[in-house]
Amino acid sequence: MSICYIALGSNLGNPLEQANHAITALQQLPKTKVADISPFYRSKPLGPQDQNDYLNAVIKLITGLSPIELLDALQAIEKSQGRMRKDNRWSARTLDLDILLYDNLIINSERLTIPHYHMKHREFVLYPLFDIAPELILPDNDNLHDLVVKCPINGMKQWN
Ligand code: ROI
Repeated sequence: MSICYIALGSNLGNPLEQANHAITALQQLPKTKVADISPFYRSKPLGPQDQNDYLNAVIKLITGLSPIELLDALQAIEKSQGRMRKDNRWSARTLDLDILLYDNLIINSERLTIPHYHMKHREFVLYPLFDIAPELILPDNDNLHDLVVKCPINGMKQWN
């Protein structure tokens, strides 16, 4: 079994409903247990500002799925919750589920980059990850606590 951390983001429809629905779907994945869920945060959009604030959270999974099986499963959940393929990198989205970390693996393939790009500089990833994994060391030996200390919180608040 492997330990992975998944970033959840949503800023369309009802983000709280999207998040809860996604967590239910994660709990139903084969060979997988939801081991922890961070608090839900309200963050300012990174990218174009003419979109809603995001709900962001991080979820810890214990899984027997391989990285690609997990990616396929996450993309199926995104799709079932209305994510459109036309969503481009910077646009609003109903649901984003990204693999941040998978054990201590480093993967750079066409479909997967683990650790997730930019995770070291995004408050809406680092803070919720720190809430549930305060002792975490990244595969390149960076210490999560040090990254959090260096990352401005940028007005992020608890969702409610
Ligand atoms: N901005 C925030 N605050 N949270 C996200 O999850 C998020 N996801 C994205 C972009 C559009 C880059 N901006 C975001 O994909």
